[in-house]
Amino acid sequence: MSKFPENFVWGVSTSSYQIEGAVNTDGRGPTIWDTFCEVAGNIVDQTNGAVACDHYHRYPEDIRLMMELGAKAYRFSTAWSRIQPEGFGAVNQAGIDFYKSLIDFLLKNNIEPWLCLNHWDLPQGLENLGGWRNRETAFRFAEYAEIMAQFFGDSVPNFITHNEPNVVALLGHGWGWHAPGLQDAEAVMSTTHHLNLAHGLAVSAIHKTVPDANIGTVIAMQPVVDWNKDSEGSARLDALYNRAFTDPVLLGTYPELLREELAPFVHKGDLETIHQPLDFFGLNHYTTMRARSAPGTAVGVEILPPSREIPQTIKGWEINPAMLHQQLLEFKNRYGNPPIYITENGCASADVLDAEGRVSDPDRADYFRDYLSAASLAIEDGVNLKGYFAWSLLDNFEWAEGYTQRFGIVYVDYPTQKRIPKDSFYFLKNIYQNNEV
Ligand code: IFM
Repeated sequence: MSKFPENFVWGVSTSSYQIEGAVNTDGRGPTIWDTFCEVAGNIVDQTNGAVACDHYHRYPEDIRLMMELGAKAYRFSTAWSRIQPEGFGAVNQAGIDFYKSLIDFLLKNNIEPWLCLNHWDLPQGLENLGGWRNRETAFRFAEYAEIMAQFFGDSVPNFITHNEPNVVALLGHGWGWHAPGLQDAEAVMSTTHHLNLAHGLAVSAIHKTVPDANIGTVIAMQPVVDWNKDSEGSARLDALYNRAFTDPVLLGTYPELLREELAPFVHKGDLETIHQPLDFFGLNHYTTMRARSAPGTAVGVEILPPSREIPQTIKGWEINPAMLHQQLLEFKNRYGNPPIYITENGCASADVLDAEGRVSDPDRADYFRDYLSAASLAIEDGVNLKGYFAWSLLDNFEWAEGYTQRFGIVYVDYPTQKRIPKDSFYFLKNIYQNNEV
């Protein structure tokens, strides 16, 4: 058994489009994900987030589940288009009211809110003006951040600018699997830089309103392995995925390999805006990646299928907890050991509700045990790891995979919206409540 440090933050993560539903309620404007889901072939089961887990109406029940779990923190995202339906202009009070009720209920129950401003659901109104390819979107994002700081700065201690902007740039604008579904080399670079710029501008905007807010950002980091098979492809994937956001935010530079391609979008002073002191860094980690060069494509590199020698989840993601340990150590060495939170980690399975009304998911419990053991080892090795947020509280809309992959520790029976804690929920509850794995 390994003990975690006292005050280690145990939490769960979700995101607006994946759980809220209520897409046409109380003045919410359409987002790029509403639009993307309408196109046949984009989502494997032809579904969308229109209802999802109906969290918009059921959040008290979901917060009670967090309480039962023993979670001290909840990382959720706010849907920009509930606050400003088009992504700019007047504030929609009903959207503010919804998040206020949610936040008040969390605080009343001693769960600390961690508010993320962007978990991919860009308002369609901004996409119509060029989305993240348009530099102006970064300034609209800062305005939205300021609005959120004004309304919630006194009740929310932790603000997160983006969730996984690297996935937005690559999967949304390069490989085309996510909204807005582009395969465009120039868009990969422009969105990369504009998302970074938006982060920096938002940090300033929040601090202007709430000088003592804790502010961080969340980036997905999955180590690239087997470099010897294609060192050029591996270096490119590593730069685009693992460094193009982390380096400018934490070091104030872009990786050498990408500088020329990014240069047309980088204005004087931008890197200083992006590189501002942060209170924490959120790292989302699930797996490892293997790369193959793909010259002539928008990204120039593709991700290879997992190795058959390594166990994998139903998502085809390799289960390799030792690489989390290694990555945390590399992170410490490269970035000077800032406070880190693992803001997502979890396992997709094809869970089933059995006749007794139970969901047995030993694969997920094993996954949590092994990744948390790796995290604990990293703490022993001096990594400044302060907390862990499981992905995810609920089964939910898994983007292009629709509802075919379940990531929750709580099973959602979508036709009835009944929540059924899985065996892994109780496994994690034991860890969270005893502070040891
Ligand atoms: O569901 C996603 C989440 O929205 C972002 N990080 C990875 C998760 C699993 O794919």
